[in-house]
Amino acid sequence: MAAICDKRKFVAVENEEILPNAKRVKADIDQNQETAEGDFEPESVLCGFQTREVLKHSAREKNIFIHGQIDGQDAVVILETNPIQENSLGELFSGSTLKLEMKNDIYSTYQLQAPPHLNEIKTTLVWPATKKHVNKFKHQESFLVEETKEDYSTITLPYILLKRGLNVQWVYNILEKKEEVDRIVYEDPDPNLGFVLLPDMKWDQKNVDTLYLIAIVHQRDLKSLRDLTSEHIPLLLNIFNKGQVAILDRYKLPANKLRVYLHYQPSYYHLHVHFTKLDYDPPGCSVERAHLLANVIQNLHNDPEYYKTWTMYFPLRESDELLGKFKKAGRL
Ligand code: M7G
Repeated sequence: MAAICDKRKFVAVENEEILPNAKRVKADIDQNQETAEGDFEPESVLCGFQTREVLKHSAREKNIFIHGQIDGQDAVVILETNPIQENSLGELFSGSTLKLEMKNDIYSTYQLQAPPHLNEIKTTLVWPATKKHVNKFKHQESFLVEETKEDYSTITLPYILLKRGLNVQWVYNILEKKEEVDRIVYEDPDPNLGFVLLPDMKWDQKNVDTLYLIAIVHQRDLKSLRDLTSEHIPLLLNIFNKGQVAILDRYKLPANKLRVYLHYQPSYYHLHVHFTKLDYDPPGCSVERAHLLANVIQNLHNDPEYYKTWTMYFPLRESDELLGKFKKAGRL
């Protein structure tokens, strides 16, 4: 471990000098600029991680969300045990050792010590993390919010325009081919109808049973469902049809095995569509947050202003700033 940690290197940003403890990452939390401008060895970035608090821990889902610090900057780390792959069973049985725990008649339990490459832990790092990231991953009570069209224009829209949501720089990096280029599954480059389809950060891409992709639109002025009118039906149909074909080509999953939906409220206010495997229930696919794309298209056909005028319902968590705004306005 120490040898790996020694490989760690720090590069200063712009005009700053190279100082190990210098603030080499600019995170202007007020302006919601959480972009990392430093450079580091990805293999060793967690060596100096100092745990502050376990945000969430699920024995059932076999994951843990931890808030800590790396080099004086807040960070969130998510560790998740990978599902066992069917195609690794042969190697798992032949290449592992067994530690007997108990034996009774025909029953016995063991701890199987697998070869390291079959024992990996999916790890997600957000660094530098803002307070909003820490809150996003913390276990919290939720409240169902009713948002009329007036609430949207007086409470939610000002909140979005003041950039109080999470920064969408990662989205622009994808659209501008600065990051995740080799992960792109399909792109339609048309500026009005086009989108980029790629694996969601949550998916390890190893197991099609947990398939999770996102389609990010090229248009930059569409924040969420609330901005959609019948004018956008061609865009939505394009994503729906071409996204399904691309997934069939690449992953051999037909359209009737997919759940294709948008979140309201999303965490990131740049329009995107979620594609997940129907038999898999990822976080955020329940009725209070997920809107099936097929229904969205139909609603817009029936009423071009549906999402601009209808009252929307969605859950917000205790520490969400938007929830505070609804409370302050006496709407909760
Ligand atoms: P959302 O509905 O805005 O928020 O969806 P949610 O996170 O509350 O669901 C945004 C989706 O983008 C989520 O499914 C994230 O896992 C995914 N996502 C977030 N980031 C920061 C990235 C990223 O950097 N790359 C990729 N590929 N996916 C991301």
